[in-house]
Amino acid sequence: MSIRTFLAAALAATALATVAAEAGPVLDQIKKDGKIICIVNPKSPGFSVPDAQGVFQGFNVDFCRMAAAAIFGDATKVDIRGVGFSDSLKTLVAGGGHMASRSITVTGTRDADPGLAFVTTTFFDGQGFMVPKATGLKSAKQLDGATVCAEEGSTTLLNLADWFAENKLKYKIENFTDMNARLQAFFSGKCDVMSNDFTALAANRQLAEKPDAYELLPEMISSEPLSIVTRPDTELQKTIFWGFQVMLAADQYGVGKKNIADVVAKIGTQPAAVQRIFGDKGAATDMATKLGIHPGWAVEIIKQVGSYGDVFDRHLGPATPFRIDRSKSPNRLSKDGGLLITYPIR
Ligand SMILES: N[C@@H](CCC(=O)N[C@@H](CS)C(=O)NCC(=O)O)C(=O)O
Repeated sequence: MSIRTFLAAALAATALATVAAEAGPVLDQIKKDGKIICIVNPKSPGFSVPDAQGVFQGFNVDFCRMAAAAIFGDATKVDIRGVGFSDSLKTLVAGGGHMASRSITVTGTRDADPGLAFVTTTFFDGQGFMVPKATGLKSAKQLDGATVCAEEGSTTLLNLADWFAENKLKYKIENFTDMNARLQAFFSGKCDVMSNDFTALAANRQLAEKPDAYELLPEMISSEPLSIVTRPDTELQKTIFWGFQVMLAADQYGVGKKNIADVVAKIGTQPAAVQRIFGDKGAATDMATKLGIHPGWAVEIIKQVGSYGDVFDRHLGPATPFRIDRSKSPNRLSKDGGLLITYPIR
């Protein structure tokens, strides 16, 4: 075979594989296996961290459970795997997982990869800086000549290059593929500053011996739409996209984990939009038939996982170490001035 024929054959095979991969076989395989494999950060308090029983808990983990509740009507049918950041997209492309929910920024070049499908943004974040309080630094503009700890393969490194150049400041990078090594380097003073998404910095701070000894500088230097990514598969992507929408719609109509049982018991008295989502003869039931997922998916997502607001407050809200007031965050509904848009379920 000439090199040209070989390349043509290889290209044709790739094209076929891509077309086939979009027809729903990933969702079929998940259903056959009885569980969805979801990749998360192995240790990120508030986002994904094993509890005393070794079960992963956190904001990002709950979207893995949402996918299982939608597909199977059972949020426990999920195999949650902690994978290091720079390996997680590779693992997904290689078929080592079905979805990742781990604060990955959707970027143009990542999304253009034929092995990946970004589905929906679950958290609008931006990049910032964390310093030891003892430095007395109050602004990132004071970081001229600083050594910055950052994560290999992240958008963080790219934004740092842009921002320091724009501000005509010098900096040095300490680049890590292992998160623990990066934290160790920062906490031991090997770097002057650590840069990452604001939420990641807040999570990292919880892993310090004395979290109060560190603070986040005010500058937000980038936009980081943190998103769920799956293997390309139309039905799987749609299931997760609309599962997330059910969580937002629940918020919009005042439905949550606490009152879903009552809402369902008195479905006939609910507003039409609520009946369409949580009634058994509405749009959500039609969608389940078309997608081949659990008929009571919408109700099960809210019963077993909760609305977006439930999940946000449980892991990041005022009663947690993050103390994020969602009503002032971009992660409130668009009707309240935020960035989370509800799409019609009808
Ligand atoms: N959102 C950025 C930054 C992601 C990032 O740096 N994540 C780190 C910081 S939380 C991470 O997940 N590390 C944990 C790990 O390696 O498992 C991106 O998508 O590039």
